[in-house]
Amino acid sequence: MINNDGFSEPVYVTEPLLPDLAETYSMLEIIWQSRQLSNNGKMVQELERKLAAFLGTRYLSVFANGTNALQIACKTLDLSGEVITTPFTFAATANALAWNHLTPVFCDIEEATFNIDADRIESLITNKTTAILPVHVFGHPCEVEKIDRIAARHNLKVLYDGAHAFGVKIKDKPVGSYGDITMFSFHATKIFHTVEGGALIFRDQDLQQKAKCLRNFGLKEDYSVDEPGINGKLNELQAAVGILLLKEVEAEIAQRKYLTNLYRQVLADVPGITVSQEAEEITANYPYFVIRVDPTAYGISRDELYSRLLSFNIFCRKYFYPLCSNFKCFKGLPSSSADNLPTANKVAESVLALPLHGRMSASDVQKIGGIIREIKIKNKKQINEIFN
Ligand code: T4K
Repeated sequence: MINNDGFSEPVYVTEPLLPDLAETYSMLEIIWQSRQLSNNGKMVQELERKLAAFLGTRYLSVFANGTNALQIACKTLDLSGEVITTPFTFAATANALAWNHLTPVFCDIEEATFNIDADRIESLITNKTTAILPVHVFGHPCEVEKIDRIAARHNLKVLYDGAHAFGVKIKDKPVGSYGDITMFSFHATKIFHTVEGGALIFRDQDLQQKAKCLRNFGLKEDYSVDEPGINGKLNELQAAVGILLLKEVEAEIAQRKYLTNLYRQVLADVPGITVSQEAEEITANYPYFVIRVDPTAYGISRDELYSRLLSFNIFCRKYFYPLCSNFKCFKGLPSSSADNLPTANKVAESVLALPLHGRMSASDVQKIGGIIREIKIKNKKQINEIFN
């Protein structure tokens, strides 16, 4: 019997980490006194310094948001023609290409990690391909060494969408050390954020200088413009939030790790529910807890489970459904055909991101896990009654 009444208040897939209000007020006082609100002020510069140290890189710049950072990265790398990417991502990845008049070429994904299948990339390269845009989906790193080798062999640029991968390391090496540029999103729903915001990590200083110019309308020191830029600047108030939250992010990740392991235990033996496992040699950051639902073994579909959880006040998200390749604007592309993307289509039908954030308690996770288990048992009993 489902004897669990659910939650009295909604539990969302995520909830933002917030800075201490008194500390925020002190930061605002400094900004008020300086009257510098935007345009590469002291807070932005301090945030960039602190982030570069935290993420183990020399070349980092912040932007108005992750999408805008991706768009600027495409221009910085002079991309044209076709870019090979994944359909299993947030709309922003493929949209950033389209806004640069680039054609996304969708590559199928690996079932185990949900990341682009590096072994399929080479078969999609044409004489129009200029880059690969892989996504470290849910913070799990792609096969970076393989991808970088493919790029080197075919003289392609690599732009990683690391929106979810803040602080992730591969064998102790920061995830942003691979490819030409890596983007991180600092949206309010991310483990580290600046309300809205994003960052790029660059392979070298030349790329960084170009991107910094493009984020400020393309203005050079003499106020002339060679290449049209855009307004991609982060403001001082948001940078101040970032400076404060950087002190909290390790505790946030630790709490998420604890809750993730608890979810894994609670859901371990529920037939039809697959949970992710800890990856070897990866320093993970636990941005999402995503399960897969096998309707035959579990008894109900992912969509039904999603709706039933709503009745318990649990608001999950179907990240990433629908696939970008199934959006109206991309559906007509040859690479969007379901034949080209069998694994991505299968995965998108079965994934469900459960609530996970540092404000949740162990009992919240136990309760959500318990409800998912009970829904399954109840359904099995009902099925037995029908057939016996
Ligand atoms: N690449 C990838 C792979 C990405 O996942 C993203 C963004 C990007 C690129 C682009 O980066 P940005 O340009 O956004 O920096 C959210 C986020 O808006 C988006 O940043 C994120 N990925 C995506 C995966 O998730 P929604 O439409 O799911 O957000 P929303 O408003 O439904 O929020 C989810 C839940 O979070 C809500 O149910 C309640 C809670 N919430 C949300 C906000 C905004 C709060 O409690 N407070 C809040 O302020 O897109």
